[in-house]
Amino acid sequence: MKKLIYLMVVIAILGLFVSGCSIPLKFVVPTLEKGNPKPELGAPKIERGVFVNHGYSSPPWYPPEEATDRYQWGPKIDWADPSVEVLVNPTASGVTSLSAVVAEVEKGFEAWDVASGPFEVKVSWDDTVGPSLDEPDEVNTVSWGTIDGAGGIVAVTYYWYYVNTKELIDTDIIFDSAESWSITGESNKFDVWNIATHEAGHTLVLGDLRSPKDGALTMHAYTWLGDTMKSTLGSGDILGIQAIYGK
Ligand SMILES: [Ca+2]
Ligand SMILES: [Ca+2]
Ligand SMILES: [Zn+2]
Repeated sequence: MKKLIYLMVVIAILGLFVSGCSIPLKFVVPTLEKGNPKPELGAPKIERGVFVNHGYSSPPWYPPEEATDRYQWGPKIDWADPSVEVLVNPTASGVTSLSAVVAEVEKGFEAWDVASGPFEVKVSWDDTVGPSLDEPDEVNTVSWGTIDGAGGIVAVTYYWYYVNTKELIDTDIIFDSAESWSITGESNKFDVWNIATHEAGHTLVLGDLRSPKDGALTMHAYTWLGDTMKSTLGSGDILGIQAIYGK
């Protein structure tokens, strides 16, 4: 009998100890109550990508090869909503007819628009816009500005995107204002339509092609004074945009 009482006391103490362990935990670990604000998540991470395009005085081979069926999609980032608005600031282009510059840029974007049903672009003239600097402003722009002086780089395209959803937020194209620009394909200048179509492809995050075989495609990296081969899309360019947005 003594033994039994002793055993019962031990069980009671153990029971207290076990429940004693579990009771405080409920108070240490706070439970979410109805109406409490959810724990704050950090702002979604944003990154910026860039395509830099150099210009040359003459084509690397002649005649340029055929437009192949090849294309390169960059890091698979695209617009969640493929209805995109682009504002063009032609002020520093050095071309007399600014309205013609805007029209040439529009032709560059329209080439991609007509090749893909879902991608719809609206291009407008706006003398106030320029590229986003430290963070995206969700205003897609094309403008002329200082890059590296005459020679070297002719244009740069920036694209901002959410890292986890891989959705585009903002794209900005800058044409180098130190280069000579043409709206008629003059042989000693860079052609606005030609470069605009190529850079517009970069805003869709199509990558550069570099093989001579792909030399007649819009997305070929090599451009030169008087080049107009990139103005209209080749078969590989069309396959590229359709791979992203369908027909
Ligand atoms: Ca912007
Ligand atoms: Ca330059
Ligand atoms: Zn390029």
